Amino acid sequence: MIKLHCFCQSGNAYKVALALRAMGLEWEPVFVDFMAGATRDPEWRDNSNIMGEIPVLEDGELKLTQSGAILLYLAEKTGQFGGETAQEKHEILRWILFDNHKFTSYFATYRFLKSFSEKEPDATIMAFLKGRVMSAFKIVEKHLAENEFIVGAHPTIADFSLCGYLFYPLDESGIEISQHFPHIAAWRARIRALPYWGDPYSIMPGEVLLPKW
Ligand SMILES: N[C@@H](CCC(=O)N[C@@H](CS)C(=O)NCC(=O)O)C(=O)O
Repeated sequence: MIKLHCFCQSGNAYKVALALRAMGLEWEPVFVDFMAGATRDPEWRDNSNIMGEIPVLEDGELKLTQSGAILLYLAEKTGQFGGETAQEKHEILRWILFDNHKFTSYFATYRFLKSFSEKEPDATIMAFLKGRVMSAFKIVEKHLAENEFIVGAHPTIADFSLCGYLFYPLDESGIEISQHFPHIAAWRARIRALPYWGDPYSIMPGEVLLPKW
């Protein structure tokens, strides 16, 4: 059975968990105690992921990391959610790259510092990150004003990638998406209504933590 190494706070792992559910694949989570430093352990890195990151997917002999690469692999394996034409496939890749570089990364870092950092986050750094979050979100907001889903008329792995961090409680980031970005909020509601949708804290293992700052 497919194994997903994950922990419930990881939106990057959630992207893969949601895809596995959407594709109807049998899978089981393997809990990684990220908050206790498991992924910084040199032995974990040697055996699981030299990049030191979650998620890690195991499918038989294959071990794969990077949510974007995993999503592409699963779409290819199942023939689902990966786009129909070459043009759609390129569009999907384009949005996954934008997501990894700008949309997820600034938001996830901002949320991590606000909610899970041991030390109170530096105000200047937080202001910088928030500016980057808002400008990446503005780009997706404009796109979703004219499109129901990220690529084409139906959900694809691009949607699973971009929505990875958007179902966590508001107080973890403090950024009110429905107030600033109504089209992103409406798209998020469309994804939440899909039959295979599940809450990240319900479908991945680990203890739910209260935001620290
Ligand atoms: N681009 C990677 C990002 C993965 C990532 O940053 N994962 C976090 C947990 S959600 C992590 O393991 N961070 C460890 C670190 O940054 O050192 C992906 O999409 O898989």
